Amino acid sequence: MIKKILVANRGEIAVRVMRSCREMGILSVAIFSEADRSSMHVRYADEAYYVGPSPSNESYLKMDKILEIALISKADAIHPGYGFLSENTDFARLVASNGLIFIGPSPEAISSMGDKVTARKLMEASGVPVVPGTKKSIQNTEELHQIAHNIGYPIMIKASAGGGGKGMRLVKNEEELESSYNMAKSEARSSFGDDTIYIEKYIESPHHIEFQVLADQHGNTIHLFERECSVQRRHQKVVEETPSPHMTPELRNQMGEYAIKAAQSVNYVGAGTIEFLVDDKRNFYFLEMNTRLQVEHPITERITGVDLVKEQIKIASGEPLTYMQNDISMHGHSIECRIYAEDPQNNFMPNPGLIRHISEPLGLGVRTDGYVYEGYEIPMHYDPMISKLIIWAKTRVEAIERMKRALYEYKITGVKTSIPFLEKIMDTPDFVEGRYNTHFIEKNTKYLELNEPCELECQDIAMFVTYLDFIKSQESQVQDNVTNKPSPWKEFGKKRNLLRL
Ligand code: MV4
Repeated sequence: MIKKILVANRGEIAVRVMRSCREMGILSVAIFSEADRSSMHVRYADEAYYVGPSPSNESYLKMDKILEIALISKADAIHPGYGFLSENTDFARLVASNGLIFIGPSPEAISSMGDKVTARKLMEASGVPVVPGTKKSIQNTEELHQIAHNIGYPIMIKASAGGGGKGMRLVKNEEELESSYNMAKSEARSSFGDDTIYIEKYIESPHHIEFQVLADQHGNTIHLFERECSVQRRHQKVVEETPSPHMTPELRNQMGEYAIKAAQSVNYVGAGTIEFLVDDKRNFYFLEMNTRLQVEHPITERITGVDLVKEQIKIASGEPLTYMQNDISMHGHSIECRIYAEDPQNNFMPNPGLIRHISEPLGLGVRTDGYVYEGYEIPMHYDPMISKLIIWAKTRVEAIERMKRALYEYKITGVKTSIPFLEKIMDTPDFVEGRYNTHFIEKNTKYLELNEPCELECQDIAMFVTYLDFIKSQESQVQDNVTNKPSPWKEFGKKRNLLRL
């Protein structure tokens, strides 16, 4: 039985994992870097240990040090969260060989799926549709030309060790082929230490739709429907929703079956995600599998009622799944907005710094998964995501309305955030109508531009002017209060609404 878990992560996901631990009566152990001494995950945990200096490779990526802390603290298991060591086979092996439980899949499953050429081969063998392309890696330029010609342009050159958009190149014609190949190869060598390259047919305007799966150690595998993740900026997800507006019940069943097949083909155990590209004609292709809990997991939790972290922990302790496929149903609609400490008016430059004020939205159907608090200084060493706003409502239309309400209530000062940009997305016709693909952001720059001053600044100014008015009226005549002169706060409301136009 698992009684204590070391969470090998930081920020919102560390807090998220510890919350489930607390509900299960499991003790949590935090690790923290120099920059994270006063971070929320350290405060939330039952125990916390210093792991190293601020840079990730001296702290959250230090496998030996983390293992040492796990042994010292007598943790039974390690939860890696996402990012950092979550998909590192060496770490998964190290943890297991020291008698601890790694809360995740086997090192073999991580490594098969981490190598995209191997993953494609395995999927093809199991009958899961993959993007048309090479069956093995490209050996030389002769082969490159031949295969590219057979597939037909445009094509995509990808690094087998890549994923998530890293080491990827679009090639429109034969002229660009060799130089793109050489660039991709040397990029892959320097980024991943592996220059294995493969080619795929370019899918023109795809949707990025992924399926959540859960598999236990007893051979049960289920799926928990899809997440639509096409709203991305430079391969970084911005908004996710479930169900996907592009989905049909038939397609969902079909893709869900293939997602289960994909997981079973690597004897997958734990929570995982199968990514697909889906075209306008609803042809779908396996893209890659993420062998970890994902940032956007809460929207699935919200429509299915399943606590994915609890399931991960139960699976890791050897328990059978709490749910069989027929127990899983979806209820309503859920949308997640990722809130980054970035300046949307300055090319989304990371904007770490001191949180002067934060007031988070509440009310029916609102969940925030965050970790920052008033007076907290966001370190510059890590991902600038500060929070996720997860909305639930009965219908998609109501979920968008509620998201807009919650974004309106979300007040953060001290750092610039992506909130105004997210508000623009919620007002963009293509999004509102649910007709968007991976080109959504570049296609809608007109709607997404933020050229007026930051809304929050305007509100602050309006508030200040109103306050001055109020003080002045107090000084002049007490009479005003009983005359029919309108309240200055009502005037403030009007000004604010004007500024929102
Ligand atoms: C593709 C593609 C079109 N055709 N592969 C980007 C991230 C990585 N997971 C794979 N990606 C893509 N692969 C083929 N054969 C288009 C993309 C892509 C994309 C995919 C998902 C979400 C956003 C994207 C934005 C640009 C390109």
